[in-house]
Amino acid sequence: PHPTPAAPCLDQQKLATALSGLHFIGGRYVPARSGKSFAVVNPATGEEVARAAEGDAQDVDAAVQDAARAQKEWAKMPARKRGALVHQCAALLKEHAEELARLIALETGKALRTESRVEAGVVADVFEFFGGLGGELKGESVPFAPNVLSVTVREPLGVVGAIIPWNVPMLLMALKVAPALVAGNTVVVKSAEEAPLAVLRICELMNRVLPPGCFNMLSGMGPECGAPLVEHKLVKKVTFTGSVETGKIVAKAAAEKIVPVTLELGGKSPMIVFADCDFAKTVQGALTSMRFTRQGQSCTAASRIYVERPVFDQFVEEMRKAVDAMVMGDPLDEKTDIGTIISPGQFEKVQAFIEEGKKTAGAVAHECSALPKDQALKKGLFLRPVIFTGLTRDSRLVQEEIFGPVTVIQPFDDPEAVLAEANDSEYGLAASLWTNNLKVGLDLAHRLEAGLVQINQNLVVQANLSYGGVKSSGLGKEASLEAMLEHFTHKKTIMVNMG
Ligand code: TXE
Repeated sequence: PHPTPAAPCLDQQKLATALSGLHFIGGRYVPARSGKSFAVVNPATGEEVARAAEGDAQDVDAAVQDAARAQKEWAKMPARKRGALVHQCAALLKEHAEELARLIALETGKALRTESRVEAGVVADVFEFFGGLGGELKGESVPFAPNVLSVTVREPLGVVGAIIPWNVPMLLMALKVAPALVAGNTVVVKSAEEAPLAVLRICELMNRVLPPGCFNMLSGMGPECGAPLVEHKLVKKVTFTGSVETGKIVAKAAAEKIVPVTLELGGKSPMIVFADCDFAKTVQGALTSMRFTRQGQSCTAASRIYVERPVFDQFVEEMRKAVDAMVMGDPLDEKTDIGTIISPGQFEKVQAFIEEGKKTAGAVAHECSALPKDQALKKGLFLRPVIFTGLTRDSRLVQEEIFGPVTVIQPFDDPEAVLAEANDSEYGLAASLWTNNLKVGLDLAHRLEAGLVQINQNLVVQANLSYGGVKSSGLGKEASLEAMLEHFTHKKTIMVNMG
């Protein structure tokens, strides 16, 4: 029997308490072997809402051993049957979507209406999409010689170790777990310290459908729990989303064992606005692209906006007014547009960027949206979104990932110059272009150094579209059939000489 309610639970605090201090290993909830736990804090109030099991190498070993045992049977199951089970998980997650949305809002401070519900919906969609792909694990027959039959088959890799961050934990986990499972692997996930609860509940829900050991969830610190997972000899594939710094550590550890690794490492995404764009739609696009509703804590956030000079002033003014009209407050309140920053550490990091920007000669900081007045939220990590103008391309605010509600808007006169500036970045995750001149738009789309370029829209990750960056933004792709085939299987060649 599990300590968590079987039916959807809309009392997020009750659910958080029930999930306290637990991993999910081999089909059941278990505490950390060391008995240690750490606090999960609601960033809107500063209050502890739960404890999380503090995993270490012992817990990692237990989970990986269980996953390795389960993988042998799971891989024998017909691929379409595995897919059907993953599809069934999607249906269960849909039933629990509101519960998951409320839980993620509690632990991350992301507004329920604008962010958390959206994430809970997309998660189910990802499992539904990959659940339908079991029949696509196909190989090829290759012409070689008249009497030789040469075929390739797709085989699972084994146990996948997945490390996820806190900004969109449920979605980023789903993008790893869904294709891994359908392809015949089993998975051990290490959740982010700041957001271990909703993903733990998802793991338990899915374990009502999946055989025990196929999907396991550990919580803990990066070096003590994440590192042993990456280094475990039975982990045959590592998939990671997080910072560039940690991504390099993870990639080195995977290289030591010679196992494949997928990295999704953030960005500094440019948005280029031409004077001939559909103006109102573009301002709206900038608001959603910058993800102010999530306090800018998005790897694809349009944190550098380049606007053609004739419409520059008007664009800044409209953006300022629109952000100003957004309501910052209790993440669980339906009226709230903008929630909180995740943690005191991130809060300080973002604030330091803002202070540096304000001190830069020539810079203008437009601070938007009022802070919440509610006394219960006075310790909350609310930060006023800032729109900067007057910064130049060498500024740290233009070059580095801030991961907060800070965007820099700069004017441009020449498309070639703006292209060079947009590409002058360590990152290459996403970019968008806003123009009614498709000839110019397509030309620049081809020459922008980014894994995803959108013209006249800026949608979030879609399950069936390949997603992943170039340059320091990462290695490999997530989402899409291609990601499942390329990153969660290996292609074996079998040759039969019939001569
Ligand atoms: O990231 P970390 P943090 C960026 C963003 C943010 C910065 C720092 O700029 O400000 O990273 O965030 C685990 N071995 N992004 O500190 O450290 C860790 O426990 C194995 C962008 O949260 O990379 C967590 O589960 N694992 C990003 C995960 O790595 C380790 C989203 C991410 O933490 C580890 C998040 C180790 N040695 C932050 N050390 C995006 N791409 O969207 C830590 N971890």
